[in-house]
Amino acid sequence: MSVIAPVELRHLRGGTWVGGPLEREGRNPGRPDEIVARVPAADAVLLSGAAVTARGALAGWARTPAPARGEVLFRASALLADRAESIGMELAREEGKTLAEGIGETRRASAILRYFAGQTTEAIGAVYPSSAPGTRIQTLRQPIGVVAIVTPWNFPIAIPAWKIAPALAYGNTVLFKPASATPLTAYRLVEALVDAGLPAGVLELVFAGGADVTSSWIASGAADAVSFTGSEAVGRELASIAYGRHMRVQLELGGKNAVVVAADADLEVAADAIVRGSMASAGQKCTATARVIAVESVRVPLLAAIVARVGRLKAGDQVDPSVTLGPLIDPAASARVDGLVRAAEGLGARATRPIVVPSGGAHLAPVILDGVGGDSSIMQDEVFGPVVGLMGVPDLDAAIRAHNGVAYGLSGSIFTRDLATADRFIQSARVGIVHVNGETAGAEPHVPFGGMKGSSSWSREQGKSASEFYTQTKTIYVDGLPSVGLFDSE
Ligand code: UN1
Repeated sequence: MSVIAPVELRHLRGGTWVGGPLEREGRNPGRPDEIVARVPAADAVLLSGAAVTARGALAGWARTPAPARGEVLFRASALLADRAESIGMELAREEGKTLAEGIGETRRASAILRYFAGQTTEAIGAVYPSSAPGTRIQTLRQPIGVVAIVTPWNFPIAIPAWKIAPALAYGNTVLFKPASATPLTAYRLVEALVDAGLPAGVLELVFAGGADVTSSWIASGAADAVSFTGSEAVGRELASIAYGRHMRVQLELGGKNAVVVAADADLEVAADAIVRGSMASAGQKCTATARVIAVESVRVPLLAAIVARVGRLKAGDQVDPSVTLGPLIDPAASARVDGLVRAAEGLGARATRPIVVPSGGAHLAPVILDGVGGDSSIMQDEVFGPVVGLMGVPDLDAAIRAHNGVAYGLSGSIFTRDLATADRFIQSARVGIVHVNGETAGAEPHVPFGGMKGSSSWSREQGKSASEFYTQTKTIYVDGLPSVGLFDSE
């Protein structure tokens, strides 16, 4: 097999790619001997320099006509579409997703950029009637300023795209710190924006540790806003510092998403969606299906249908196009997930592992757990791996109670053929995203994305709602206008 040379990554500082002392080697989680990228580390001087540069570029970018900002995003979108196969391959090698998922996610990032490019020709305010004659009231959406964007490894191009694109479209400048595990994909996204003509300083890409970024960009007040997707612990810590600085904060944290299967569900359709939702990307999505809550009368046939489908997954080298289940992000993650599953087994859960996976690397056999209590930690805490727990409940009321009985509230799904059953779930599910007869994962670029309870900080990403985070609203009362009307001259 031919060996692909590692890519030497550089930070983007003030429009120039700059190297630095090697900090780490990014490795293929399926083949830890394969180095995918060599990553430099930013020191405190580089980090604070990036913040100064982004601040300096702000006035010019904010006054650039929005459609001209959109042109850059349109061009970057086209470049990502052209490069989807090669970036998708690198993404798969670096993150462990399958090749199809890597290419699909790159195309998705392209679609996200295209959507936000289009938003630059939409209205940026509204006109209101005043109760006073001769007064007109308007609103105007203006950029917030310098936005710090901190992104996770599990969607290494889609999530950066869905934060960076609206930030830039609405006239902000960006300090971007990608996940340490997926620097190469982040680099490719930034490269496409630079190749598309993004002016120097408008986007600063820095490879650095999370704590250094927090102290340099957040605790110092160098940024005006921070958007973060990642773990709950880091999110809470970041938010407490950012709120203390009166920054605008957006958090997308974990999920413990459930599929409810009603007695009248099409079990084949449900099992398809459960397996896709729990096993795609090896279960490493905050929207993944972690729990299945089945009305007892269908639990046994549903379990059989799920086991049969997981049995047809093909584990292996994620860049082999026939492989449908890749490794986890790193060997430590697979050891952690395995430990959680074995602890659940120790407490009485029955585990089925229908396929074997390659040894070595970060592969982990997919697991279906049956006989798990809804209050057990395996059914309460985010696991982030190819694991799904199944529990039986007597009826729909109990199913909805169990569905809502977790700290998270990102997405949830119900399988039923009955409109009233579906609507009860739609109304009472305490999640930000509800699916009816569909998998819990997935998000379209033009619709709001976000959770309730512990999953989000209430603001929504993507779609038009992104403008609520990435802009601030100014209300303008214009007084002393002539008190005239359209029909005065008739
Ligand atoms: C999806 O379900 O396709 O980190 C997107 C995550 C989520 C994004 C999920 N913020 O997994």
